[in-house]
Amino acid sequence: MILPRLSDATTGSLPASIVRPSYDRSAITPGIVHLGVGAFHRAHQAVVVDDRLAAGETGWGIIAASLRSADTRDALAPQDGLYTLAVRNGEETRLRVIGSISKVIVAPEAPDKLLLAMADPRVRIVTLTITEKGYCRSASTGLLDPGHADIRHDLAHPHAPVSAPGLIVEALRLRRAAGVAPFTVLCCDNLPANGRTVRRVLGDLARLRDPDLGRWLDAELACPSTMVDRIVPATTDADRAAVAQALDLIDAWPVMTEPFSQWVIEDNFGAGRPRFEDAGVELVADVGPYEKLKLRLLNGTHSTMACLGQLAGLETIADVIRMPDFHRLVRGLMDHELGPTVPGFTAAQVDAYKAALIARYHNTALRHRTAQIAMDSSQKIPQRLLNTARERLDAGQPIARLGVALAGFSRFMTGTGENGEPLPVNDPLAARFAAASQAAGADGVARVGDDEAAAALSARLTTEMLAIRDCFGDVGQDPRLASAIRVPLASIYRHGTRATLAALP
Ligand code: CS2
Repeated sequence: MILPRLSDATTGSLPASIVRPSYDRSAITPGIVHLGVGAFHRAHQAVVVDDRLAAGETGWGIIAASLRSADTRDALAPQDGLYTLAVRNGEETRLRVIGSISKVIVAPEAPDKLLLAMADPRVRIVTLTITEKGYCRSASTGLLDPGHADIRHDLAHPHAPVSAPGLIVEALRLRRAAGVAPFTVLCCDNLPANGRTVRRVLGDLARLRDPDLGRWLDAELACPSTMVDRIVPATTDADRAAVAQALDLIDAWPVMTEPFSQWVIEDNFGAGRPRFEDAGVELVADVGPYEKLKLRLLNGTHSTMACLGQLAGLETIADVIRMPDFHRLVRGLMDHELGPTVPGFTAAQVDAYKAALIARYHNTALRHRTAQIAMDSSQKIPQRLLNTARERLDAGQPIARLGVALAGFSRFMTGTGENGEPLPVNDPLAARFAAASQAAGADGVARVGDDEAAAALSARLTTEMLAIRDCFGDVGQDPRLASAIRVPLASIYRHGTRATLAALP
């Protein structure tokens, strides 16, 4: 039997245990435009907004946009924007239907519709989850890259932009021309000082278009920094089938997540906001310490586990953390190299945070794939691992474990696994890393049979990789970083990842 589709018309038939919008969706007006309507947004910000809509704040509906593909719109449009959030913990799954997204616009199909929505005076916040690379900045300097193809396009065609910064700047220009105050820009991506970073990117782009617009934006635009945290693996067909069975309705794109959810926001909104604090959000004066704690401890170890896990043939984070040698490296990184660089918390708070992270990694029901996290590693490593390495080197502190993590990253980026299998290097700098690997003679190399040859290959590869300034920046030129990477990298080529980690203290 073919099940009916989830939609406003069918929510009445849902099993009683499934939470659904308790509010009149037709009475909701748009207050937020969200760019980048992937699973993360739908498992995090859209859920908080759903809580506030249910509490009666009807002016904060979300118009969401995909900047590239039509997939999410095609899945959600026949469902009136409804989708299921599945919160998984071990054997237990809790389901809830979320109603905060009223419409999905596919930007490349209808950029004018999206700009119109962003220029609507009722819209007071633009949130973003467009991943690190969506900001068109250099990963190492953090500044707008004026040579980026999308930015070059947007400067040539400012009224039909394709990049997120281009869309925001154009929408702000339209608002200014109409005498409408700017919306607040809320970056929900894992960038360092994300509010400040995005403000700088937008200011730089606006100035390249028109110095006057740049000045207005500098004076008027609010971009609070935020720390967002929830682990959201990509949805699989098995997930879709399990959700359909529980709903007795088809949901083309449910989202899977963990029970944990955290959102810390700098309370600096230019044009009002929902009462986020009543939905569990922490509003603070300075997000810096929270962001560092999360980017370094969580995302830093995530990228480490992703790259090394890929090399060791481990599919999910839960598979990685259950291996005692990987667990020891992760814990060692947290305790000795990453954790000590995070200010602003007591030792007890940091300890509790670390323990909670390890427990979250053990959640087997999530099936969070190492390949998913390893994607775009070149855009992630600078803020997750390299900034810490630089600070530690400046302070004369050891970086042995960071060296292991970066050896894993470097080896992963060659695209060849330990058994000669291709690795899924899905990364904007993939071609640069492939060229470095080729120059070092590492192309297609799985293992090296003797110590001397492994050391020589590792030395060449480390030199070639560290010269990729777009990723490694200045710290790549520090010989202490090179030597921290060289030794474990040689061992990975000679003995494999598992044996290398087993031999670590
Ligand atoms: C992950 C993050 O894919 C990745 O790079 O490290 O998406 C991580 O799951 C989230 O930041 C958790 O809040």
